Amino acid sequence: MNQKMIKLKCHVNDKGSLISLESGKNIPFDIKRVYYIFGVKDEVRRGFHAHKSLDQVLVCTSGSCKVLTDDGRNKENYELNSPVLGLHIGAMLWHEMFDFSQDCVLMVLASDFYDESDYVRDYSEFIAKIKKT
Ligand code: T46
Repeated sequence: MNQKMIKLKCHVNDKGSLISLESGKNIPFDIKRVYYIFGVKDEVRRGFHAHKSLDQVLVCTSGSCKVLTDDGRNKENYELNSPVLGLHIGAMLWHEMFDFSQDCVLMVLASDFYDESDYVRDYSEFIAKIKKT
């Protein structure tokens, strides 16, 4: 499977907690873009696509959400409920995000700039591409 949970080192002291995200260190690619998702309404599912070549790490900096990953053969469910957890999602992995808490802020680190042509948004096209590999 082209995904992995990453436990991020947290620097805790009497002032509070701090987590640092660094390209090529705890983040396994060069970070070119950061975006965040918040204010997701009850019952809404997002995602429903794979990326042809993008690498991403998803971190819930606040609140929680769940992520389904699907490589065309196996499906896995993950819960992101702590800022110390990052989910690395590699290329050609169908993913959906759901069960967002009201206070969820889902931050995503991406290996490239936004490019709609990198998305596979049709599930049957995704499966056809997987079968060719
Ligand atoms: C992903 C999951 C985890 C931009 O203009 N720039 C951007 O960098 C992004 C990410 C999106 N957009 C626009 C495209 C759409 O008009 O923002 C709108 C919402 O994007 P989308 O419907 O693709 O959002 P999600 O939550 O379904 O997916 C997003 C990312 O797009 C995607 O790459 O892997 O989060």
